[in-house]
Amino acid sequence: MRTNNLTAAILSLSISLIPGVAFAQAAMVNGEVKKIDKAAGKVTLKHGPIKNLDMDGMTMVLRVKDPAMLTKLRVRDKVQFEAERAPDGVTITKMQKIK
Ligand SMILES: [Cu+2]
Repeated sequence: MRTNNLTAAILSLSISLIPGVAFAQAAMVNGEVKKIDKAAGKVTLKHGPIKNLDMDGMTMVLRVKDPAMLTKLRVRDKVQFEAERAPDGVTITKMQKIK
């Protein structure tokens, strides 16, 4: 509980320092699904640079905020997503398929 409140406070603080529209545009990242682990709530993505995390393109395992995000996902799907650093690893907060 305490950790959640602290995380929320830090999150709202950091978001308030960045203009909303520019942040949303910068945060969308292209990726390709390589592996899906529904039980663990994780997905392996080959992703482009994630500017808000200072991360170059690579293939890595990411957590999803909500396991329901994985239900319609298939290996080789192309996606766009937003991710943020969480205490238990980089977490996808939003994800959508692209054609
Ligand atoms: Cu990465």
